[in-house]
Amino acid sequence: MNMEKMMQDKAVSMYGSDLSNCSNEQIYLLLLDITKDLMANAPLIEGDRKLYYISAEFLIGKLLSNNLLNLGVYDQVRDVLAGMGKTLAEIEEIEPEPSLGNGGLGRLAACFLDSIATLELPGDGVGLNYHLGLFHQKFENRKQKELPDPWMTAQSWLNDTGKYYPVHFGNMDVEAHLKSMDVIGYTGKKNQLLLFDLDTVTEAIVESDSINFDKNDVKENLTLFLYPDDSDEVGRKLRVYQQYFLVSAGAQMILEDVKAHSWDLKNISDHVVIQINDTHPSMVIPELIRLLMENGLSLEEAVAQTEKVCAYTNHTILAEALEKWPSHFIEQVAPQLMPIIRELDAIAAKRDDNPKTRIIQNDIIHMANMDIHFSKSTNGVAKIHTDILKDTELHDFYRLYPEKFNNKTNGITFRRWLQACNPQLTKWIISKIGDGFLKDSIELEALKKYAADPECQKEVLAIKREKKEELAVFLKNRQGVEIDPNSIFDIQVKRLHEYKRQQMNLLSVINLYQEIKNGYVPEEKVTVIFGAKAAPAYILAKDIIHAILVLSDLIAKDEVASKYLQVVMVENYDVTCAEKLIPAADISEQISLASKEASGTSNMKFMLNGAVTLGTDDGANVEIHHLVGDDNIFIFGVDSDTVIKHYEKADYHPQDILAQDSKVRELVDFLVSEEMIALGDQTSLGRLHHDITTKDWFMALIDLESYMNCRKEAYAAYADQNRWAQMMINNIAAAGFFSSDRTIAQYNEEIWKLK
Ligand code: 26M
Repeated sequence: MNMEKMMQDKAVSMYGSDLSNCSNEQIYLLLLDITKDLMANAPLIEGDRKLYYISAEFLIGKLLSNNLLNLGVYDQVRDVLAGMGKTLAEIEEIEPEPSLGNGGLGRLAACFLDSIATLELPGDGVGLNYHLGLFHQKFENRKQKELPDPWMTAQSWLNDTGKYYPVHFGNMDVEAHLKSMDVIGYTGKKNQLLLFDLDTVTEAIVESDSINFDKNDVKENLTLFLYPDDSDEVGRKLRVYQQYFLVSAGAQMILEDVKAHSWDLKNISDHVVIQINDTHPSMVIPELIRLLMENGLSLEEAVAQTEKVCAYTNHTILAEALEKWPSHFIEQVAPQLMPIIRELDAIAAKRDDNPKTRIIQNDIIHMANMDIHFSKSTNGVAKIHTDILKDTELHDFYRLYPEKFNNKTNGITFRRWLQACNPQLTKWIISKIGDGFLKDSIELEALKKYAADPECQKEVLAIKREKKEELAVFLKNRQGVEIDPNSIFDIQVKRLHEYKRQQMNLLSVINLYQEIKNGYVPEEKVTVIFGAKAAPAYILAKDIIHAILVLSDLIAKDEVASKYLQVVMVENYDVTCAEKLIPAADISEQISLASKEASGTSNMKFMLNGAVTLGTDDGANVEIHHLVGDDNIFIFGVDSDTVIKHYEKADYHPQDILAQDSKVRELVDFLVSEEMIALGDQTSLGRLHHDITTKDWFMALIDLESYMNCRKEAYAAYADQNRWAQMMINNIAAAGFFSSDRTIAQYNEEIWKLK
């Protein structure tokens, strides 16, 4: 295929002009057209057993590079563009990013779709087509402001299937309109991402400079927004509407597919597996039972089949994130489900007399409980997370169904998180060990033998330097901030949450700032970079953002401190940003309170790109630690058992630490110092200070000292560049385990059993 000719022909047919005269936007649109045509012709992956990965979120990111790569034409397009003096990155700037996810859970679903198609497993994603993605974040007066984030344009990756499925709510009937996107795997075969939408949704009801809208008219707002939180009652109910809309249309579509294949619904579990991504789509269980009964199965048959069809993934042990709906919500939104849920609760009661495993408790429906009883598999997303589920959080269920519990440590697609975002490093790896690792990621281990080679060390350092310079250009263009590629890039990017402890990072930066003010001269300049969105109703999270932005300006204004230290908070952290930040990182901050981060996935992306982890033994960090060994990671902090015991005994009090440790006291008090108040909002900073000194629910102070010491060690290690490069190579070499191809192969072997 001659890509140059295809592009030329498209330029003529679309614009009647020569390719060389096309604007970046025109080039983007013609590439979109060419790519969609190529994908339309790709064969669908088929089989007599199919997976449906059902999820409220698919954080797919921009798709042009990704699709070109998987179609095998990335290099050709890059070369044609190079001939015109352009880069794919410039062209991709035109593409809007569909932000159809909050964070790790949604991004994981997107990586999984890539791997499912690449392994040629028949499996589609099933989700919702939100008109506005997660809000667009702006900083105003050093505070987060939320703006609408429209992403759907006239031409996009989205296709209209023309299909509709009726959904009956208690108070109205609607039609779910099925849209789709092709998901092309690395071998050129494809699955689908199936997204339901509602034609009556009206973007115009959203104010243009806020994300406020009338939540009462469900027909106008059902698929309008991705929900970032559960802040108020109407919002929560709208979320239940969304969830039922997703599962009802999804289950109907699945049954239609079974019938189209002339498969017997009585044996649906031979042909269908539904992976339930967290509890958001859990109502698919009673809905599938209901529909199977409508199709002639008895309750017993329908329940037995559904339990064999469904599998559930848990993504968090945070109590506030485990969904529980008052039965009157379901009564109003989907009354037809209530008799079924009551039957399921009765069956659960017969299986176990422990009241804690009941589905309905005090008229509240516990979605995770329904999932565990009525699906064949319950998995956690990293070894430590699954162990905690078995030993504590879900212990009662584990005793009841030990055979259902299993671990599937998360993974990431190397196509996006290495090949597309770091072609330089990819090329270097290929030059050392060949390209076999692109199919079998474990082959990266062969890099180990180059870790001590000074020539190789020089080469990876040069690549890192280039990526740091690229990031500097990107940030200058994106938000006008200048950073110094000579400094250590120390990066924490993830949703803002107390358990992730961005506030601990902040306190440690305050420490460094004060030390510099007191005459300490650091060996290396440090650029500490944050990127995080806070749920709009999560006040403390927004207070932390405010404190970071205030400190950032405070340091920048200080002539001495700014020579050695810079704090940058990137605006509107999204997938596109991540693809620039991660390859440029020296240090990967993974500092959650042990036991709280189920897995984390940016930790994997960072290590794959040669950053060294500074973190706690939490989530997948535990497995990273094990794979790279003590010499190639910086681990600090109390372990998960200690944390769990503190919660059980309720004996952690920040006051105790503050009373003994005057240094910590001083750092925390700096939050409300005159310097900070001069630039910041006293109420917000005071609230943060008050919380940390009186509650500190996620124990930022318990690890602050050991974190600061460990961070210093990491900075000192960085000064020995050869030693550092050795750590970088050892991290890249050990990253193979974290390919989502491995994760998906395990899901398939142990749960899905496709092909
Ligand atoms: C809800 C309301 C208020 C505050 C927080 C929440 C909330 C917190 C966590 C809601 C959902 C949450 O968990 C879902 C989730 O995104 N989990 C992430 O899943 C990733 C993929 O498995 C993991 O890598 C992350 O560790 C995990 O946090």
